[in-house]
Amino acid sequence: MIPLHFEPLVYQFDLLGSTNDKLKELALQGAPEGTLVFAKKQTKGRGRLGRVWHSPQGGFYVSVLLYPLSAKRITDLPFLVGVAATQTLQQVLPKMVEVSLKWPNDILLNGKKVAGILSEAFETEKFFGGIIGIGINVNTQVAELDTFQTRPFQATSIRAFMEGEEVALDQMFEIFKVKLFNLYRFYQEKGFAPIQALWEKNCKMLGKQIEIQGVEPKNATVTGFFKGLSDRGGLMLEISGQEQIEIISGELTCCWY
Ligand code: BT5
Repeated sequence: MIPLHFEPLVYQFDLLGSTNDKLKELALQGAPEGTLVFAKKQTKGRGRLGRVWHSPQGGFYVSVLLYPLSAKRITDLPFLVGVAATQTLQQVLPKMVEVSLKWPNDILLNGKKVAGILSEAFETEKFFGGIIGIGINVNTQVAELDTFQTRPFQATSIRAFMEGEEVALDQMFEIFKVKLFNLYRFYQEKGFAPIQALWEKNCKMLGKQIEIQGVEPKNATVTGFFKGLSDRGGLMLEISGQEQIEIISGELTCCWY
């Protein structure tokens, strides 16, 4: 277990292709558990499924190397990082801004996407871990995000809520680091259940009617009431009466608040 007040190894860069790629390179060279890569700008920022993560100056781009409790618990890690980032945003933003997690791996401010998480497994002969990357629009001009204003989850940045005041990225990184490793220690001690409970507590869509697209096996669009996370990070959806189904992958495209 990591010690209390753990001090991870941190690599900082003004410019990188992708923090996930850099961390993978470092992990292959033997970087220890908890190593962080922090960049101020990325030229090849990646989202899930080969999508692009637009990463201009002013944003927060961080990846961390974490070990799940067992190989099959790798799905715990992005939820853990999502909770740490949510707690960080709650500390940095004015109290009236609603910070909400969105399944599986986004964070919304007043219903608009401010952050996304990309989780990748990393395996060698000796090691099985996760490289979890998070991108947050911090001092990013909203005009920079014009291309992502698709409904219903448009893009936003912290800046849009700060009345012109900039957030110090280094300070935000320090806050995130403390929250992240407090939660990671907690996870190593108690497992996924308390992380799941924190995630659900910070998800404003819980209990609401939602729509999920791209649900396998038939690439279907499904609507129902969001009942919570399953133990492996799936989405529990009540589709009719008492019947619940578990959705493992898909895109949450709409929420009726
Ligand atoms: C994500 O993917 O939201 C995960 C993003 C993870 C980025 C971090 S940055 C640090 C680390 N290093 C990396 O290379 N990646 C990670 P996804 O759910 O697939 O969402 C991607 C979609 O969000 C794109 O197709 C766009 O529609 C939209 N998008 C792209 N850039 C955005 C931005 N800066 N803000 C809001 N939306 C954006």
